[in-house]
Amino acid sequence: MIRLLLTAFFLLFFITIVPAQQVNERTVPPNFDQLQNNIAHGHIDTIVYHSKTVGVDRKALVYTPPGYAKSKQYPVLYLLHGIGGDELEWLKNGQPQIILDNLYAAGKAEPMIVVLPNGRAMKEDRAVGNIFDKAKVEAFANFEKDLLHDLIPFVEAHYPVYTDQKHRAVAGLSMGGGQSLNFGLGNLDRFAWVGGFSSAPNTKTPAELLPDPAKAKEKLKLLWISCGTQDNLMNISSRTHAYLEEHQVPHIFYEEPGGHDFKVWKNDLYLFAQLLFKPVTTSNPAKTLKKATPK
Ligand code: FER
Repeated sequence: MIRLLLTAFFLLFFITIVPAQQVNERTVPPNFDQLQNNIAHGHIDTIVYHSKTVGVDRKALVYTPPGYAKSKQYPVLYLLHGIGGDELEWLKNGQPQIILDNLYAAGKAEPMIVVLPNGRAMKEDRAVGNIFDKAKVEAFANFEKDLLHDLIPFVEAHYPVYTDQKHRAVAGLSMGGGQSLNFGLGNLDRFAWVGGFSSAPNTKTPAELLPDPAKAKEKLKLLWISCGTQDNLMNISSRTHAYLEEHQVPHIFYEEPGGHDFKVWKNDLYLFAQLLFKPVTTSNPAKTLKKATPK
């Protein structure tokens, strides 16, 4: 009888404390990014929206999930590219639509709309010439205004999406990771789910990013920081993680094998997308996942 009670107690204990957001080791199956023809596929649109910020019409891609219907309502992930890319970079190199289609076929992700913007908010927004040019780098910061005041309103006017903070996510790779942390944490009333993949030196310093850790704790549903262990930019992610840990802001810090490339970012998308828009327990401890070995 005592043994039964103890077993019941332990079961209950684990069921209640195991956080909803978990990334276990080796959770990325080898075929996660392989096209499957026998499953339902989402759809990719190209949209053109007017940017008051830049003063021109700008392009973005929009992925709608399998079973998409105007009669439904969806949360939105804004997924941002790096310094050498534009709105097509994820599509060309990461094929997020395949990763997402596979997640849906496996019942592993919440239906969501994924917007792939051009994060270089300037008239010439292609990755041409010196991509590290000051004006081009500044255009990545300028995208905050374009995103908040031009692109998000356009998406919300043309797609059946929720418009509240808890149904909006922003994540990105490298420059886009820095943007996601800067914009997401700088606008906690707009974004509840924030992810920086291999974030670049455009990432604000931790104290600038999170001057009010208590507010971040209250508002965020997920804060994801990841980086390849061979990436020269690891210091950006590790300094952010150290600050978050010091201030006890729950987050996932995911160090993975690899460098500054799409193998890492595809793994990140696969893992991050599964966490989005799902219930989160309030007592999640900060989660440090070292030596995880996806794919
Ligand atoms: C830098 C190194 C890398 C930098 C940006 C990057 C603005 C961005 C890399 C990428 O987006 O892949 O010093 O400064």
